[in-house]
Amino acid sequence: MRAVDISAVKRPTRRRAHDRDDLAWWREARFGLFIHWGLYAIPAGIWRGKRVPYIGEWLMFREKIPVATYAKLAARFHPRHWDAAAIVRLARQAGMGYLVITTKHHDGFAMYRSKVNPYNVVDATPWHHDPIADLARECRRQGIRLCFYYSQDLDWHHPDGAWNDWDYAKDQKQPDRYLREKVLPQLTELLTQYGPVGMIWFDTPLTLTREQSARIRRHVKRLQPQCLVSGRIGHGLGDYSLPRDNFLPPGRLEGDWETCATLNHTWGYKKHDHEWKSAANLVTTLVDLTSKGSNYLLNIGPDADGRVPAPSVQRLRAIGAWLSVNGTAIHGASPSPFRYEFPWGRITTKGCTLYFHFFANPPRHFQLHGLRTRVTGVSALATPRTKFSFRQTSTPATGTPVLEIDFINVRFRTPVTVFAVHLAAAAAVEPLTLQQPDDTVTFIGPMARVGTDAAKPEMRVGGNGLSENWRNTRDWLEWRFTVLHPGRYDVTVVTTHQHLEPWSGGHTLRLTCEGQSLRRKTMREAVLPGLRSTYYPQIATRFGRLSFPRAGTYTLRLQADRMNLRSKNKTLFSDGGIQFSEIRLSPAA
Ligand code: H79
Repeated sequence: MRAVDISAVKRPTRRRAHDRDDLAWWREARFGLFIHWGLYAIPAGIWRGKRVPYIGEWLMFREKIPVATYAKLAARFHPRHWDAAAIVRLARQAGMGYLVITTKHHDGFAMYRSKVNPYNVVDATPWHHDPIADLARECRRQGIRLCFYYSQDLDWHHPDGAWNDWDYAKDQKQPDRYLREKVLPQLTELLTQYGPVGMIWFDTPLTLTREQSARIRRHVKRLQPQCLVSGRIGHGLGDYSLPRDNFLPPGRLEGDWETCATLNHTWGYKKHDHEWKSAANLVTTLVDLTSKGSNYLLNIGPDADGRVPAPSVQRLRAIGAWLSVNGTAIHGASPSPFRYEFPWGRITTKGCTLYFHFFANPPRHFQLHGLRTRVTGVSALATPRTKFSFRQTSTPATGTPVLEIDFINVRFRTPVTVFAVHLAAAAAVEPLTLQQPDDTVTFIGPMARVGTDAAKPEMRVGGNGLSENWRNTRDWLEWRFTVLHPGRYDVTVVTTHQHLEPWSGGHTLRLTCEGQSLRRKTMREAVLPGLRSTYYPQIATRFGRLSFPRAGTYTLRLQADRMNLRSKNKTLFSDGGIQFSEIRLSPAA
């Protein structure tokens, strides 16, 4: 395994000005369907009678199955229930604007008619049928953008593809030959056989050079200039950025992002994965991501007969039902003008309208701090004729704007109720971190100043909102923030990690604020509940108390006193340093 520069995977992609219009349909959609379908649906997570851990489509790699053995699966591929029209209809009913289907995953098997490589669904299976042609036709008929997933780096079937070193000796691989013989010609087929393609969704750039990624990008754009290229083409050369799979950022992102996510835990069908996310969880996630500037690409994994698991269908329909009422607040919506989340829900924006998405019934006297723009009206999205009264004031001590809305006779609609708040102009908000009406304060990385006691900080706040390369005691994060209610506050520091990778903890951190200093070692005292914790446990350490004698603006600094760096914490995707997520203050009991 070769180490990769994780910044190449996670860094926000720099967009070229002329690409901006090409992204318009994708921004309008906000929500798309991912489809993982391939030979791995046959074993469905079981090999030689035993359950194989990890995601279903990685089975060949996990079991180091020889190419000759795995390829025999093709003889058993004859999906009698494949119904492209029904799948595209499902995407439409769910309120999705595009779909992305695996045309070739890491196992190297092409799920379409390929003339350049016989390892494909038409030539190698008894079905002799091209499901991508079905989807292309149905997408055209039903008005969904057709996009293709293509594994451009990992290919466990081609002798020169990356990461199969059980069949092929690593030192004999010629990656350029793989590009020349398979990737580029197959991309030509995909971009000429099926009409306009919305995007090629490249994945997992682990061994490609910058030159190779650039060559693949050029190839796509030459064949279809409007076709988007996903952020995982490598080296920041995509048209938008992607965080890691199933990642939910702590705050608003800058630029164009897309989070791809599973409905259970696998992408490719697995017989024994029954842990489905609830419809409420999925709607809330869609709202959360839209408010943070990210699209949501949600996956289904049809089984070997082509059937979409019933729990997936139910959930997608439930999201669609919610969107049929509230879609205006999602489709074509921009992120929140605030960079942080709110304890009560989220905000999305369209022109001079803010949409307030409540995750629970709003309180009778709801308050929002920090909105500077004049409000002209408030109504419920589901019942636009009902108007709510409101007033705008400011706090005497700090001049912080306060919007108060009287929510009387509100019928809360699960799982999220949306209100339209009309403004006299585009929203302008207080730039500093603010104490919230429930008296909590949350500090996130993207709102911090990164500084250092040395010449230049090594740490940075990544495009995904988490700290990166925090591996020394000289760098620090600093926030200016406004306290509205003087008093004593409990401080909790939250760090995180990808759930299958080690957590980098046991670092001694120092928090300083107004002559007060708190020093603690990060320990797993609790995992905070919430959407983010499923794949990125939000690990909480209590740091003690801070006092604020008056309302006003303060400065808080977080710095490491002693690092606990262990080589085992360094993984393919993680630098092994502190992955800072947020600091929370709440009134001391
Ligand atoms: O297509 C889906 C996944 O198959 C693909 N991305 C989504 C959209 C993907 N998942 N993980 N990866 C790509 C890269 C993961 C690689 C590894 Fe590991 C994690 C290699 C080493 C650690 C898991 C553990 C697999 C091998 C060991």
